[in-house]
Amino acid sequence: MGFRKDFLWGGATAANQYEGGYLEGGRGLATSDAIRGGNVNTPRKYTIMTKEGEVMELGREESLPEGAKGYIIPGIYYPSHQAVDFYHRYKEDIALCAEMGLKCFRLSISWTRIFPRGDEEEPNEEGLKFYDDVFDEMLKYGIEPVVTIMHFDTPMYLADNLDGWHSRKLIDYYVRYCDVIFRRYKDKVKYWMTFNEINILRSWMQLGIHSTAPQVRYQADHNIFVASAKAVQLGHSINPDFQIGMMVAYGPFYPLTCNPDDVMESIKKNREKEFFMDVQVRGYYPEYQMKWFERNGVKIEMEEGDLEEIAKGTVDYIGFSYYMSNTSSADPNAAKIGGNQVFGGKNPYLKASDWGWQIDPMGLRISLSQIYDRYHKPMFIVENGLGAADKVEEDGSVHDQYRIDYMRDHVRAMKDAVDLDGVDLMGYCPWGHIDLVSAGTGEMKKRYGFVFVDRYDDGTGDFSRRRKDSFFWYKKCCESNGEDID
Ligand code: BGP
Repeated sequence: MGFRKDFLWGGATAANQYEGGYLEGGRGLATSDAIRGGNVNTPRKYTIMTKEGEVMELGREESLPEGAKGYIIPGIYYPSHQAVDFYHRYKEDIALCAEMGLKCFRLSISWTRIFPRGDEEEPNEEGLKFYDDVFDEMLKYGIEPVVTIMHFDTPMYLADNLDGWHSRKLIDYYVRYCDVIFRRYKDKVKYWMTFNEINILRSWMQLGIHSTAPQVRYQADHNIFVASAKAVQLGHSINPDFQIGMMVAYGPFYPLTCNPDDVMESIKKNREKEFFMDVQVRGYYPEYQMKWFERNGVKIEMEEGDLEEIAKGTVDYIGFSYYMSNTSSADPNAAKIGGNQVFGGKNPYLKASDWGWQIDPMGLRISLSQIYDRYHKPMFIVENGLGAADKVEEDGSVHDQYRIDYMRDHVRAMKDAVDLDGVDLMGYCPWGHIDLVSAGTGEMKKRYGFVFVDRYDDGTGDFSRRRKDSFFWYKKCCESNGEDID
């Protein structure tokens, strides 16, 4: 009973929110570099220049005017540029993780550190060396790196010149990037994920696509499926021990009531995630999605061999983020609530965080059971946590009991999924175990960490790190393999 002996207790980050050093070491620009900060009421905008030379700010759901390119306005604060400066502080951060007893550390490689424009023949050695140093530092403490290959940061050059993932050319550029990092790190990294939260990628910010029309989005998704499937096969040929997973943003949509119309709505909403798992885990496009394409006039251009690649390149495990659940209703006026890049219905039985994300530990057990029953693949929770505004006391301590409560309840739910439902769970990486920039709002104020970082939304702060109360709780949890959590 209990978690596997080799259970991967860890923490999770992403280059665009954590690394900083955006112009150092020969790194090129990514779309994520042009996204400004926002807050819970003001959505983040990205900055572009039209072909007539006008600078504009656009939101996630907006399309770019024709010919517009990403543009960074001089003198403006962009949260990702320095983020929390892992680039210069990785040794300190990894030492803190070792002290907490972490067995793994999820991070993403910044594609433009390796290929600054994205289309070069040869990689940037300085970028490769940086990750060598980072992985060596982790391995020194016996911490296993878990690498996301692309986490919300398409190279800006490919966005500007090729319409990002709308172009099939990105398949080859991505596979070349994978080839380089797989070979370089084959003896240092075993666990990989091809694309972060593949089911919510839909805008210029993440994919470099200029239009948010479903035709463009789903064509980009197709290109991503092919790229991912090729990467999985390539990775296995380079090192058969590689474990290469997919990564989906998961949160169940419950029917708001037992009205069958609400139940059908929840099935439809859940399919929006299942579609991506069906393709990457089962290896084919599911019927319901083909029908949806037909009804919505979406025609995916495929080349000969694409479907075979997808069938051959299925993943080894399912990585997923879990923060909340939602409700679905056939009534368009049912109360809505915000959340992790998607909006869903309010649940009268649940409380929500200060950012409106409904807190539902049982939803984690439900997610694990639903996914495992459907696919029977090992599962890896690669994000979970509570975004909250922490307060540093006069003596420098941070009393985040609310975070401890949240985490403990979720670890209990995981344990039930393992002990009572028989789910094969590989590990658990709470999101932003060291405070970092929020993806949704660009805030520092929305903190997830067990380690507080002195960095604020106005761009001030000295980046110093301090242990929160939750640091000591998580340490106990990791060291006891999830037994000592009360
Ligand atoms: C997911 C992303 C992460 C992360 C997390 C928390 O969508 O994979 O990058 O940021 O959610 O969301 P937020 O930062 O908006 O609180």
